[in-house]
Amino acid sequence: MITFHNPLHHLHAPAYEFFRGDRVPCFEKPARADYVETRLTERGHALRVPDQDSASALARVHAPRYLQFLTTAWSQWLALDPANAGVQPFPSVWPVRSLRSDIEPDNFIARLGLYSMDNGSPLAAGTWQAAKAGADAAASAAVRVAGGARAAFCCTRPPGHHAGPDFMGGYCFLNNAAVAAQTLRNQGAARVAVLDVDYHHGNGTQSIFYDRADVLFVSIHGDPRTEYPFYLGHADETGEGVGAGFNRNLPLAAGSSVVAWFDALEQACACIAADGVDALVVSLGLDTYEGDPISRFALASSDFLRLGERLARLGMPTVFVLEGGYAAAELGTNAVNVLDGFEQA
Ligand code: Q9C
Ligand code: ZN
Repeated sequence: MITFHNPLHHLHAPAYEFFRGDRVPCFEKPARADYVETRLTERGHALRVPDQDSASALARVHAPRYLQFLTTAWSQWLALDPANAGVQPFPSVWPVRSLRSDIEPDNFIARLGLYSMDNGSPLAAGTWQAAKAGADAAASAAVRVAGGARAAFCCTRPPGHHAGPDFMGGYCFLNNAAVAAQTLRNQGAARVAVLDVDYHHGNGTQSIFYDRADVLFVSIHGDPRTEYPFYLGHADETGEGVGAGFNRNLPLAAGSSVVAWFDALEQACACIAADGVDALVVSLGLDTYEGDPISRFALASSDFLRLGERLARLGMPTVFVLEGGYAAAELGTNAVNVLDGFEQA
């Protein structure tokens, strides 16, 4: 499969995140992409470097002031104190209901809170460079598919689907799947579907396209009543304005069986097939794997072959974008199984 990787992903390497009150090593770590690259190469998929600039798609899916903040966030942090080079900034206050988000505070940590949905998305020195190169890889994969390729894979980290129009969250900074969908649109596809199979609801992607009829968003995920991101992903969210009817959530209880998951996949595929879209973007999270350390579905490695086969039967030009998956050593096998299942179908 045509595969674009992110040659700069190592530049995003925060040391720790918060977990149940403690600092723990980041689950979203460079080794994840390294394992996927190793397995891709072993199984005969060449790695290409990005050949597109995602700037125009980024400007359509993210707010200007958010992009401006992210581009310069690390230098703003260093400007406060050179010793900050060895310190990770975390937000500690957020503009929730009744607080104002229209005025950018002068205080850096307050700005970081304005542009964050959680304290779980640590910034590092090279976060912008890594995230931008990943968005470029997503745009590159989309351009290939728009140009007639059957499918392409964007192998990148940090992931993207929790990043909304003007906020980071859930280890995500730039929404790579939204960039891929927007790039397909810019290249002439009249309508595009995004199918999100990550364990966590793709709140960022949903929000970006919620009021648009040209991008259908369909997601299978852990029920937000108990699972991150908690505040979005319910079945009654169906789109608004001209986007009404073009958002479909299929939440499943944490601990749901593999049979239940593939039943939901059938519903998702039926929804996409009935909609008459021209192209498909798959937000490919592999944290549905039975061995994932922070998620509670039960797919085995062989089930990812079945997932790829089923997606191939949709018969649509398809862009795969890597999202979550934290059983790092198995991530390569699980990701490449989806791609090989797709190609063998
Ligand atoms: N600190 C993606 O899969 N909460 N993001 C984790 C451990 C956030 C997952 C709890 C999970 C975000 C792209
Ligand atoms: Zn996830």
